[in-house]
Amino acid sequence: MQVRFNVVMGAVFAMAAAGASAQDLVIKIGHVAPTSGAIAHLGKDNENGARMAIDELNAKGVMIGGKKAKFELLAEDDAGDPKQGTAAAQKLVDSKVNGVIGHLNSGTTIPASKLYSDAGIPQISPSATNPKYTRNGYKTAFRVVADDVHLGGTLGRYATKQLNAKTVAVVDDRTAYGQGVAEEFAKAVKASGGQVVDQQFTTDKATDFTAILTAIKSKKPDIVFFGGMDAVAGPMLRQMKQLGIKAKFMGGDGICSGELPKLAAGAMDDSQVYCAEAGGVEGSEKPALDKFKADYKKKFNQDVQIYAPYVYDALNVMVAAMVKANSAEPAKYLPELAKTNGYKGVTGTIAFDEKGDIKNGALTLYTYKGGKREQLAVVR
Ligand code: ABU
Repeated sequence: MQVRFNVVMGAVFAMAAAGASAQDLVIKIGHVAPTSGAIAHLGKDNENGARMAIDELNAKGVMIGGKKAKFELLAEDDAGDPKQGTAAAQKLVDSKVNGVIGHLNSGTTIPASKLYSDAGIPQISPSATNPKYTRNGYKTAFRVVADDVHLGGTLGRYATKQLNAKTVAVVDDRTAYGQGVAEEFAKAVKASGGQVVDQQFTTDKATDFTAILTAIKSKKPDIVFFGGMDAVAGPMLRQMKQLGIKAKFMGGDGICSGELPKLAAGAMDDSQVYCAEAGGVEGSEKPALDKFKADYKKKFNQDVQIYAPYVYDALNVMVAAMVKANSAEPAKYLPELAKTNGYKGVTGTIAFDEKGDIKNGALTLYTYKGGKREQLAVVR
C-alpha cells in the first residue's frame, strides 16, 4: 500500500516539477548542440530556437491523444565533440525522449544517429550538412537543410562563374563537415574550369595559421576556401590580412554567421568574404522568416546567428507529425514524420525525401559589407 502511495506521489511530484497537470501528456524533446567551447554562440542560437518553439507550443496548447501536450526541453551540450555527442545521445535515449532535435555538427550528428536509430527515436538535425548522415539507412534520421554536395557544389560554381576565379586554395579543418564541404567545393571548381592550386589542413581548435597561409600566399590564389566553422575562419581572416593576402575568402554555412565580423576583428574588407547558408526563402515566404527573426530578437535580445530558425522548424515539424499520428510515441509518429510534405515553416516549405533529406533545399548566398551579412541570392 505504502509502495503504491509512493509511486503515485512520485508521479505527482514529477508532473508538478514539469508544470504539468494529471490531464497533461508530458512530451520530452531532446536538443543537442555545443553550448560550450569555441562555437558556443552557435550552439546557444540553436538551443534558443528550440526554446522558442517549445514556449510557443506550450502557450498555444496542443492536443495529442485527447490530452493537452506539455512539452519539455532536455537540452544537452556536446561541445561539438564526437565522444561527448554520443554520451549526450545516450543520456537522451536513457531519459526516453520522444524525439531529438540535433546535433549541430555533422561530426556529432552522424555517430549519435546510430544510437537514436537503435532506440527508434526520431532525430532531425537543423544544421548537420555532411551527406553521410542520411545515407546510413536509418529511418529515424532527418534534416531540414541542404547538404554539403549542394553547398560545396554551388559555392564552387559561384567562385568560377560569378567571381571569375581561375585559381583557388582549399583549407579544411578535418571534421566531417569541413572536409566534406571542401571536397565538394574543389570538385565543382575543377568541373567548372577552375584550378585548385593548393590544399591545406588545419583543425577545429587551431589558432595559428601562419604556416599554411604562407604556403598559400606563394601560390597567389584568387580565392581561399575554408571548410570549417566561423570560430576558426575569423582568426584565419585576421592572419590573412597580417600576411598581406588579398584573395577573396569563401566558406559554407559554418562560417556564415552574424558573429564572423567580430571574430575577424575588422580584418574583413567589404565583399571579400562569401558564404552560403544551407537554406533560404524569398518572395511570399520571406515575411515569416523576418517575423521569426524579429520575435527572436525581442525574446533573446540578440540576432539570429544561423540555425535558430531551422531548429524552430525542425521541432515544429516533429510536433506536427505527433499531432497527425495523435501520438507522441516514436513508433507511432515516425511514419507521419517521414511523410512530411508541404509543411509551411519559417525557413520555407518542408518535405522529406526517402532518405530523410529536405526536398528541393535552397541555399542563400551572402557577402559581408560594413561588418554585416548581406544577402546576394537564394538558389536551388
Ligand atoms: N553545416 C555546418 C555546420 C554543422 C556541420 O555540418 O558540422
